[in-house]
Amino acid sequence: MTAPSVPADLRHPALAAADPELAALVAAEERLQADTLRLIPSENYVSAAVLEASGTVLQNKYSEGYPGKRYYEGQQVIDQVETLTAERAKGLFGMDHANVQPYSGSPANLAVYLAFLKPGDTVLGMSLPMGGHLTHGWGVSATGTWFNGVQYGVRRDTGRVDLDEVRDLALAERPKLIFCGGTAVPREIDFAGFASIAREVGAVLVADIAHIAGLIAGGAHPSPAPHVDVVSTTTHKTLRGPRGAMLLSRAEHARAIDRAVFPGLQGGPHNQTTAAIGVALREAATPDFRSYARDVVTNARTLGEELAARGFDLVSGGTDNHLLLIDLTAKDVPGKVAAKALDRAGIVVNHNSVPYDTRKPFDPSGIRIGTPALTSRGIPASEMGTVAEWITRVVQAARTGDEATVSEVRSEVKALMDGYPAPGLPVF
Ligand code: DSN
Repeated sequence: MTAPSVPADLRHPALAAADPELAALVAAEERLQADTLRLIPSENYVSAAVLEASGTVLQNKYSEGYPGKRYYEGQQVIDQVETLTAERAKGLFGMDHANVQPYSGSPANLAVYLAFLKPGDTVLGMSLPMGGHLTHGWGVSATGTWFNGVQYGVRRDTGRVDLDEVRDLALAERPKLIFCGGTAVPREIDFAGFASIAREVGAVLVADIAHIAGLIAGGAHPSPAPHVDVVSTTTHKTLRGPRGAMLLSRAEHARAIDRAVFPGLQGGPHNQTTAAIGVALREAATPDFRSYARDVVTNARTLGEELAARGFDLVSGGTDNHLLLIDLTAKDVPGKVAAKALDRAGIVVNHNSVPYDTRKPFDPSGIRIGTPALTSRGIPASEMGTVAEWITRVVQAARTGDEATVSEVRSEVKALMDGYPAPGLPVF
C-alpha cells in the first residue's frame, strides 16, 4: 500500500519538530527512492506495514535469551512476538527450527561457524569474485582468517557452478561445513547435488538463501528444506522484510544454533525488527506475494533477453532468478564508470566483479542488476525493453562522455517511476 501524499514534516511530525536536519535527509531519501529505478538485486521496497512495525516501542525492550528463558523480566509481549515470528518462519520455509534473532546476514553466518566449527577447521564455500559471499570463507573476512577457507567457483565456459569440481574439492579437503548460495549467482542452486556431496564427506550443509529467500517463499525457486542442515537468510532482499536475518535448521541442530547466536555472538535481539520480520513473513505467505515472486523472475529473464539482444554479455548467458551479472568488457566501459553514469541517469546498480575478472574488485569489469524493487512497484515485463534501452544508451554515453544523453534518460526514468508509486513511500 502506498502512503498518502502529505508533506514531509507531516509524514514524520515528531522527527521534523525535534531534528529538522535529519528529517530533511529522510525526506530526501524518500524522494530519491521514489524517483529512481532501483536495480540493486539485494534491495527492495518494504510495505508500509513492515515500516510501521520496525518503528514501534518494541525497540525499547531488552530480551536477552529466548522465549520463556530470558535474562530480563517484562517479556509478556516480546515472548509472543518472537514465538509468532519464529513459527511463521518455520511454516513458510518448511524447517523444524527458526532463530529470528541474528542482526544481519554476516552475524548469522558467523553463528553457523560458532555452532559447528573450531578455529582452523575447513569450510568450503563459493569464492567472492565468482559470486559467493565474504562470509563463506573468503580471505579478508574473519571466516577466512579464523577458519581454513577452501573455495569453489564457476566454470569459465558456462559461468555455472560445476558440482564435479565441488565434489573433488570436498573429497580432497574434507570440510566440516559447506556453503551453497551467494550474492551474484544468476542460476538455480542445486541443493540436492550439494547435499549428496556434503553427505559423502560428512559435512554440515548450509544454504545461504539471502538473495532468493523471497523467491523460495513465493514458489519461484526450489526450496532447500528437504536437503540441507541449516538455512541462513537475510530478511530484506527478495523477502521484502526489514534489515535482519534468520537461521533455520533441522531439529537436531536447534540447540547449537541458538547457543551460537546467544550467548555465543550477540546480546539482546532487536525486537522491533523481529516484529517487522513477522509482518513480512505473513505477507510472504499470501497469493499476492507468489505473483510478485513469479513476476520478479519473469522481469529478470525478460530484461536479460532484451540486454543480450543489445549486445550485453551476461554471465552464464542469462538468469533463472532475480539477478543479472553483466560483463562490460566487450562494451569497453569499466563496471564502476558504467555504474556511476547509470546512477546519474537515475538507474541505481552496483559495480561487480565477474568470474575470472582481470580487473581489481574495487574497479571491476561488471555490473550486477536485479528486478525485486522494480517488481514491487508493479513495473511489468513489457517495460523491460525500455529499461534495457536506457542501460544501453547510458553505458554508451559513459564511454563517450555524453552527459546530455544521461540527463535525457534521467527524465525518462522519472516519468516512468511517477506512474508506478513504490510501496511504503509517499506519492510525490
Ligand atoms: N551486500 C549483499 C548484497 O548486496 O548482495 C550481500 O551481503
